[in-house]
Formats: sequence, structure tokens, C-alpha cells
Amino acid sequence: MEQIFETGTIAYEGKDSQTPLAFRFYDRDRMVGDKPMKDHLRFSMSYWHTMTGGGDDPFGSATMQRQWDGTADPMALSRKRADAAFEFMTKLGLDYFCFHDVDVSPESDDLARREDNLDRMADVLEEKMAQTGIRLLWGTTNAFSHPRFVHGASTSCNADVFAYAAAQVKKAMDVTHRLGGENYVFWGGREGYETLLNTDTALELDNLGRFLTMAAEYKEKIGFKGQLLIEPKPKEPTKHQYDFDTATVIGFLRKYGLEDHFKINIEANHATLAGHSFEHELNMARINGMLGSIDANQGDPQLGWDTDQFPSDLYMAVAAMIEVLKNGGIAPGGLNFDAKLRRPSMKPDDLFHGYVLGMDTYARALEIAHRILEDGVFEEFVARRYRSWTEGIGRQIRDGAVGFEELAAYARTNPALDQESGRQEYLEGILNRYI
Ligand code: XLS
Ligand code: CA
Ligand code: CA
Repeated sequence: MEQIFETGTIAYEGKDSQTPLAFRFYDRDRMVGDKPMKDHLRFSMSYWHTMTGGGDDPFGSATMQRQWDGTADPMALSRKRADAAFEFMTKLGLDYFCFHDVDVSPESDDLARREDNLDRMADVLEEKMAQTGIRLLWGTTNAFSHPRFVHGASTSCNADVFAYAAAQVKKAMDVTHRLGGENYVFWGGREGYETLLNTDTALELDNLGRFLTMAAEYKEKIGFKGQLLIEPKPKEPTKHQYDFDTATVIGFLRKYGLEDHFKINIEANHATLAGHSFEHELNMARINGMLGSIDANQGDPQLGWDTDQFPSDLYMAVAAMIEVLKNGGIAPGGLNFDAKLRRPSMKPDDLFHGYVLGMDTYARALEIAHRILEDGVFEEFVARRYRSWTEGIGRQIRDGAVGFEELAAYARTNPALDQESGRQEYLEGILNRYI
């Protein structure tokens, strides 16, 4: 087939390479611990930012120069993008991709037509997946862009919109299942509200719970084995998003009895928008057995919105990989680059630079995190810091052997508290030595 991108296959050349487009750290088959890098990282292409995003922002239109620009027929455009997507992933050695229905096939106001478009494009994707061995990390539906979702999808005031969103999710789940998708994602989109003056939050939350219950039931019905994931985000587009952060989502899932059906897809930029660190969100999901997958990007510390940048922050990536390794890996999730180029980075080869940046950042972070855990320095420190909980009164508290009365009696016998330093600066110095 004719090549769409001028850029050739990207090779691993090591950290001293002078080639502008080469991997300096991502060496896919290199073993780190018990697995090759590629199996630790499970990198994925986001179809929306990579193949359909144009660089438009609230002040200006698209800037990106793409080989498929000017293809007027919507189905022909979708096919051209699919050709480009698989060429791009193959050249980068990306093993996975993720998509919203509308990224891969033309939108239509006529639901039957919309579904038919998606089926026809699924034929195309299925064939390309078989040819290349590239797999689907997750599918999802876009239930936030179309004006029908102005008041939300499953949390709309209008029950007809709830039904429409259900039809969309049903179809997107069918196609994800058909393509062997390993997960299915629910990002809240417009599932939130602007003002209590016009909103019944109790009904909206119940409806969100009902909607996700139906999704879990439908998954069982069709025998879809993939993991269902919820992706938290605190703002954009609505002021109060119902899926604000990991802790909020876990509370929500438990309230509606859904905690065994869903895990969390954590996006770095969403974590920081919520006022958390990325690793905090990963940690909260991990300790609750709910770490599902990752959208690997980063925000800008000076801008308060979802900038979706390619990840370059090594400290953040190392902290994230420590959580992933402690989780025993991220599979069946992966590291999806939900990241877009800056508007002035408009040339096709900038796309390659974005992915190489992200993949090298995480490959390096994986190796560093692996060494940190092997050396066990922080874990040893933490274990020592909490040693009062392994014996004596600490052990009795954990065993449920004492209550307030016994503790009050104990406290009276033990007035001199011996406090140790938390030594944050010392520990940060150690971390620096690894990075
Ligand atoms: C938007 C989200 C979205 C989800 C998939 O901010 O990141 O792209 O990942 O709908
Ligand atoms: Ca995302
Ligand atoms: Ca985002």
C-alpha cells in the first residue's frame, strides 16, 4: 500500500543516538524484571487526538496539516484515516489503539445510519488488525459532543436522551466486543451540572447508576470479557462533574453496587485538574483493587485546563510506574497516549515526535521505577516508619482487640510520645539520585 507518512519506521538506537527520530530508551523487547518493556507499558494510540484532532481551540480553527485533509466524502475520509492510523502505529511499534465511535466512522443524526457507518468501519479495522497484529485496548462512545447531549447523556433531564445514549453505548460495546477490545471506557463527558437552580442531583446520580448497571448487564448478556472502566475528571465540560476523581468514583460505584463490575481509567491531566498528583490517583485506585488503565499525558502547571500534552515529566512518570509495578502491572489496561500536539506543532512528523517523547519518557521511567523497587529503599523506610503497628498496642488495635476504654487506660500509662522525623527531604534526595 502507498505510504501516507514520509517518516519511516522508528528504531531503538540508544541514548546517544544523533538521529532526530529514534527511540533512545524504548527498546520493546528488552526485559525489565520478568517482562519485556512492551508488556509492561502496553502503549496505545488515541485515535481522536492523533487521527481526527486538528489543533482548533476556542480562538482559532485547525492548524494541523494532514494528508487526509480535503477528502470530502465522510466514509472515504474515515478509510483514509484508518490507513494512516495503522501505518502510524506500525511505524512506531504501538501495539494498541483506543477510539470513540465517532473517531473512526462518520457521525449521523439518523441512528440506523450511524450504526451502519460504524459496522462498515469495523470491517476495515478488523482486517487491519488481523494484518498487523495491533489490538484494541478500549472502545468508547462520544456522548458529549452532539447538541443532543447539552444537558448530559445518562444524567440528562430528558429521558429520551438517556435512551439515545444507551443505544450509542450498546452499539459501541458491540463493536468493541467484536474487535476483541480488552476494555470499554466510560468518561463522564457532560455527566455533571452547572447550577442547582435547575438540577435534581439525586435523580441524575441515580440515573447514572441505572445506566451503568444496564451497561454491566449488557456486557454479561453479549459475553463481552473486557474490563469496564470509568475515567474520572473534575471539570470540563461541566462545572461539577459527577465523576470528579478516583475516590468519588469508588464511593459512587459502591453506593450503586457496581464496584465489582468497574475499574478506573486514570488520566494524568485529570488527576492534576482535581488538585491531586497523578500518583495519588493511581495509588487510590490500586489500594482499592481498582486500577484499570492509564491515559498517559500531562497538564501544564501554569494553565488550569485539560491541555492533554505528551508526557515528558520524568518525575511524574517514575511515580506512576512505581504504582503500576506495585499493582503487578497494568494489563488488561495499558498506557494510552490521550495526548495532543500543541497547536503550532502542525506537521505530520510532529505526531511522531510526540509519541517518541511519550514512549521514551515511560520506558525510562519504567527502568528507574524497577530499580527503586528492587533496591527497596523507600519501602524499607515506610515499613520502619509504621513499625509501631506490627506489635504491642498497634497490633492490638489492628486486631480489634481493644476499644476506647482500653486505649484511654493505655494512653495514661504512656505519656512521653517518641516522634520520629518523616525525612521527606532526605527521601527526595534519594529519588533524585535514581533519576
Ligand atoms: C476527555 C477524556 C476523553 C476520554 C474518552 O477529557 O480524556 O478523551 O478519555 O472519552
Ligand atoms: Ca482521557
Ligand atoms: Ca483529557
